[in-house]
Amino acid sequence: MSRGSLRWTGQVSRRDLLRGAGAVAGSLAAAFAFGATAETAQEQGAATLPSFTGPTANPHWNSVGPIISEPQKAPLILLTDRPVQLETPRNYFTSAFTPNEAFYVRWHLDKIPNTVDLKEWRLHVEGNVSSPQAFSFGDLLRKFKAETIAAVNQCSGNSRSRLQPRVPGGQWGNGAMGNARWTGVKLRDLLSAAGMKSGSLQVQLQGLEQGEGPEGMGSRSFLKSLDLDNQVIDECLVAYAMNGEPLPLLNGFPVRLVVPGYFATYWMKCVTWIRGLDKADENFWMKTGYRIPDTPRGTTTPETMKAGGVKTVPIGKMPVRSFLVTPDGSGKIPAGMSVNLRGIAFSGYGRVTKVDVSDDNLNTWKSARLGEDFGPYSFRTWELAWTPKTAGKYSVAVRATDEKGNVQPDDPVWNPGGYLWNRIERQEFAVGIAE
Ligand SMILES: Nc1nc2c(c(=O)[nH]1)N[C@H]1C(S)=C(S)[C@@H](COP(=O)(O)O)O[C@H]1N2
Ligand SMILES: [Mo]
Repeated sequence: MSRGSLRWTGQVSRRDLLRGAGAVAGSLAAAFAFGATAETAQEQGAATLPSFTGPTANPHWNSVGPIISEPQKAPLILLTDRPVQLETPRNYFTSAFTPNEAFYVRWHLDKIPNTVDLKEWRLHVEGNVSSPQAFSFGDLLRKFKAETIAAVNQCSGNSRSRLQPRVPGGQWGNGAMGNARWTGVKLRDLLSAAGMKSGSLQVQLQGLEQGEGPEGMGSRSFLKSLDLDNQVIDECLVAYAMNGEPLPLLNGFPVRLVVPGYFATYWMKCVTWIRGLDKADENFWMKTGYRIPDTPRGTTTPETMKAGGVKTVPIGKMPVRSFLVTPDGSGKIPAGMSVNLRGIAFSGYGRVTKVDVSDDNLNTWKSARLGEDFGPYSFRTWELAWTPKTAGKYSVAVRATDEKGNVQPDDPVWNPGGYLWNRIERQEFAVGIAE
């Protein structure tokens, strides 16, 4: 499973990076100039995987799998190993930002990079442009203004294991998501430097990995494209720092695309080719993969699929979601005492404005107190003091609303890709007499 230790030039110290966004660029540039080397695997003690031990009707919050440590990563839940897919355990979601070493990992192809030499590496802006560019890492740091945005990266198939009937694909629990402060260069600035020619329709992204995917689609590259007239292009960053540090290689070192509000399939890791296209991208990952029914909420039924299917469109923004993170139901809660319920919420459509909690099967709701606002695309933490009056079994539901008025529904979605799950989450609790 191990792909050897990671090495690259351009390593910087945590202390340098903690000085802030501007300093990130400066110190990365300085380290790059010195050609400092070496990063080693960060092996940590075994984490305890929080698992739900209450009524079996309640699905596990996380997927169930062995806990493994990859280079630069904390112990995470192994979903598949070729390609590597790692899920973030529940306990990491108590804060608004997900630590880099705990951030989930998803790749499609088998030959992923395990070293990037920044002396050689260039970011190419090519295709339907008037002056093709090849930027060094140092160019990105020095020639362009640095921007920072907090944004949630969530896999389209997060929570896929919830769908009924089950669909093929990685059976993620809720941990194929994370939130980080991303620092980098505006995609627009790179496109302007290369001069998009008229007639350009899309911008295509390609990373460093190669090889066959497991799905037998015969494609040797993972390619994704965004329409140039999509407003999100103006918000995209080519990020070289994640929470003020270089990206872990498994999360896209040296740079990755950040597409605020959009599912992670567009967030190309190790992005190395940015290509202007004068016609729509018809590669497998656009034409066949990552498409959703063109219906409200992207939902359909197995019967409709059997009868010939539905019109599909490429997946886009993330629907509103919220999660109760702690307590996790593994221990008994004493009756008549206040417990602090805590969790997170987000929406790809804009700020979360309300999180409500119900302990009576969605009949009555109490509004939680929202944590600090880190911008429209970030996780927002919430908390609520809750006092179960009597002993017994409780089911606590949590529901978020965003600034566009989208409210989390209680109807499940179903589509053959297993995408867009955002049903109201419930947590079962056993409440006992205080001892
Ligand atoms: N180069 C590259 N970028 C990629 C992918 C990939 O397979 N290769 N997968 C995408 C998908 S589908 C997801 S869910 C995210 C996962 O990002 P992470 O591994 O940093 O969590 O990366 C996206 N970017
Ligand atoms: Mo994904």
